[in-house]
Amino acid sequence: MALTPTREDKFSFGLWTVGYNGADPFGGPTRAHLDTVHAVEKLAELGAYGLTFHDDDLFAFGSTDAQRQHEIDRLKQVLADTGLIIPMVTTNLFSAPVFKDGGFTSNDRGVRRFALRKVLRNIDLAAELGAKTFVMWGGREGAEYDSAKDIRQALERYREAVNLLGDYVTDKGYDIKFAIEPKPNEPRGDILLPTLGHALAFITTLERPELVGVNPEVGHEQMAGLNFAAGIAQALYQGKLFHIDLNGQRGIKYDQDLVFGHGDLHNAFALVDLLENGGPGGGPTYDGPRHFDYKPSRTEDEKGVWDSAAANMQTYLLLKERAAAFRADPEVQEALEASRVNELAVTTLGEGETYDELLADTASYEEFDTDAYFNGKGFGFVRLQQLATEHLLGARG
Ligand SMILES: [Mn+2]
Repeated sequence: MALTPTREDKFSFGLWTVGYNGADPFGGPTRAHLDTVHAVEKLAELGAYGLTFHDDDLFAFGSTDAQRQHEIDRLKQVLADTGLIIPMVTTNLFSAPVFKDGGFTSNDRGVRRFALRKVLRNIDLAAELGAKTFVMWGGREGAEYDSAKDIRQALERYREAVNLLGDYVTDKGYDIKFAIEPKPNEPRGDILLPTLGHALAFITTLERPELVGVNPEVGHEQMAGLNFAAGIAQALYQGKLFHIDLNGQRGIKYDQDLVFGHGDLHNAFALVDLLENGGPGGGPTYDGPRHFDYKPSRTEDEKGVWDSAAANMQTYLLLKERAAAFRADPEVQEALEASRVNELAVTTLGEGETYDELLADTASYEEFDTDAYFNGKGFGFVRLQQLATEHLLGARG
């Protein structure tokens, strides 16, 4: 059952994803360098609509202005030829040795000033290419040792940096918003803003919080043992889901960056249902890029790279189809009703009801029969989840 991705599906890929050469901490590359023009042509052919990149993915760190411009010109040409767009750009503040203690939050002030200059230059490029989102993944913003980093000062420097970037895009008139990408650890022992919740709380401290949202990644939240779909629901609830990184992760271990769905498939089903249908009870959906931040396994050759890129999109479309069937199934609707999922949308107090009126309502307390509830009817959540499982497996509708 092959579904064909189209540009309307808004699938995008990082240049560093399909471009990953297979190097890991224990072994060197297993694949040759992938040229940008070739990567864009292949992604367009497979049905993607967008490419994203870190500055250093496009032109090597330390490139001369001429080398940098040459790569930008090649990218612009292949975008014009294929119709692919650049929805998001990000800056690499983690690979070069100078960033070994971070960029925005390095203990070394000179490194912090250099990091800001690198980001500002890349924001100009993002604006030039029409990108609407600027992602900030602070992989080196952290520490291995509690004694080595003053966390409150580090957060203050992070805040100073993001405030400055907000001033910059505002003064320049750029139509760009920022998305912070949380991750609990790796490469640092502990990373600042380790989860979606930490990032959402940090954003409220900023001078222009409206310019900053989150870019949560499936595997990053799951590395912390968290429920990704539930976290995304909260980001949507708070109007902060500015971008999303889809991939697969199996449990609390190193960042696996597997193909989307090649990890917790149940949660991937819940996520796609949420993004496409608003999840249980409806609600705001997400209309931004479906961005894949994964790594083709180092066991694969170039064909395996493109097979895995296609697999991300195929899995997403299959889950979207399965989620639609789940929502349309009358038995599911009946089970949702029996589980009283929609009753949660009813306010706990009546319209205009005061706490005095609640206190006077004997049915809500004095006459409320907790024993009857204890011995009473169950919620039937397991039946509901089994219906979801059967739809996920293609056994229904
Ligand atoms: Mn990511």
